Amino acid sequence: MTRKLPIIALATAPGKAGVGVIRISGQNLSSFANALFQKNLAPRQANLLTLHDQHGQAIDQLIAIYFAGPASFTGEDVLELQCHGGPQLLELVMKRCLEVGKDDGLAIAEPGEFTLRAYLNNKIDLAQAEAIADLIDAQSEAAVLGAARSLQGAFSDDINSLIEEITQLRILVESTLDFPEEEIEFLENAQARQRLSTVKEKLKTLLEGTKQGKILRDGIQLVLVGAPNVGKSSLLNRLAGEEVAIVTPIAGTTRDRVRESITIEGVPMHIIDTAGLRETSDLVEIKGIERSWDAIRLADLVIFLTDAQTTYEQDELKAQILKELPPKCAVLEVMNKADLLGDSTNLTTGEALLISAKTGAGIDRLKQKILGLVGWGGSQEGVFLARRRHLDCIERAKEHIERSEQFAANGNNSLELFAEELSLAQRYLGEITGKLLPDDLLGKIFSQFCIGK
Ligand SMILES: Nc1nc2c(ncn2[C@@H]2O[C@H](COP(=O)(O)OP(=O)(O)OP(=O)(O)O)[C@@H](O)[C@H]2O)c(=O)[nH]1
Ligand SMILES: [Mg+2]
Repeated sequence: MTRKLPIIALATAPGKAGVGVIRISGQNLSSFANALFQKNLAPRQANLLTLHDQHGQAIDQLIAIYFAGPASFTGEDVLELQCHGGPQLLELVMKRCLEVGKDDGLAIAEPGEFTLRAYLNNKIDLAQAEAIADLIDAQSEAAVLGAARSLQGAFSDDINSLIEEITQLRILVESTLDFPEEEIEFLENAQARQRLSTVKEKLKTLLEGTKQGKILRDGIQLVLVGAPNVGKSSLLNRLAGEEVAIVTPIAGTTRDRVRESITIEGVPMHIIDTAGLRETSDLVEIKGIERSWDAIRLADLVIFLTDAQTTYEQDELKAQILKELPPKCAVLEVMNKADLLGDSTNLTTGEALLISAKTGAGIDRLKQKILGLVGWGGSQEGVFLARRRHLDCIERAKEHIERSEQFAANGNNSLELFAEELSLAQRYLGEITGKLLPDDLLGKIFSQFCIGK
């Protein structure tokens, strides 16, 4: 992952376009650029040039910009070629560059390799590098803004200030460990407990923000389940605002999972409509029902839909669903077909929510309930995009801070353990920005980038 050779890639999307950008990054590209254009390129200037092939035939008239390292995206020398955007033409430009750069070892870049170099050369930290990938992948306006905030360093700043506070505490503790006679008064003098509880509060706020950020990035897997004919597909269609799933009065209409992604107040929801759960001998339906259970096992939120007119108990089915739920997945009981109940002014009955997929009654309330259950705080302001990895690290750091708090409460006998917990908390936070990283993590993160970034 950390080769030093110069790399090249098409930075714009493949296919026809007005302009196509090819980027080259390497430790010293001046002689390469000179060989390509027979001219020394002044850094950071747009140069209108003609690129020729080995026989002197013009390939393209293009704009070349030379960024001398370290003042470049990757921190190395970068040459950016803004060509006309034809796939064949770009292919020829690439070929010519590879020919000219052959002796320097110029190679096609791996996915994310430009950003990896930017990270390794300290141009950005790891959370910012991830934010670049998230910015490119962002599916909604809110996700774009959230990723941009992370890229600007809002998330990293929060992490770094926490690391700094923990570092200060550690310096105090460790210096006390060197002078045992002073240990006794350490906790009081250094106001360790107060400082620790401030760190804990900040971690809690950060954890909340990160949870929101993860919801915004990944969305919510929302699975609609229930007996056949209760109106699951009708509810999907109602939420999606179009006829995505087939609806008929025949029980067992939906055989396979139907997926649709929507947003509720800017939050991405990946809704899965499933085959109605029942005993059946129909082979196709049995397969479909197996898939319903598979979907439940991966859900963030399950809506257990019933028909409001049904008089029989569904406790057994509900118990079965509860058993299959993944950890932290909530179940929302919703009763459908409220319109058939006659006068339904009151749309909540006990724990269950009453709706009508047919008329739309109760749907707004259902949406609010969904957002509440998945932990959406209601505002996108200030939210930065975050990943599962970040959430895990912050949760772990919080656990270690809580443990160190217990050792602090025990008095000075546990000062060493106190220090150890602080250092573990610091390590997990450092993992987020890449200050301290397990070996295999870099490869995993950057392999998910697109080529040319
Ligand atoms: N009156 C009324 N009928 C509804 C409502 N929702 C669904 N239906 C009707 O109930 C029948 C079954 O609806 P579906 O949406 O196909 O039910 P389902 O749960 O997806 O059924 P399966 O796919 O067989 O599991 C259809 O005839 C719908 O028109 C509602 O809110 N009110
Ligand atoms: Mg259906």
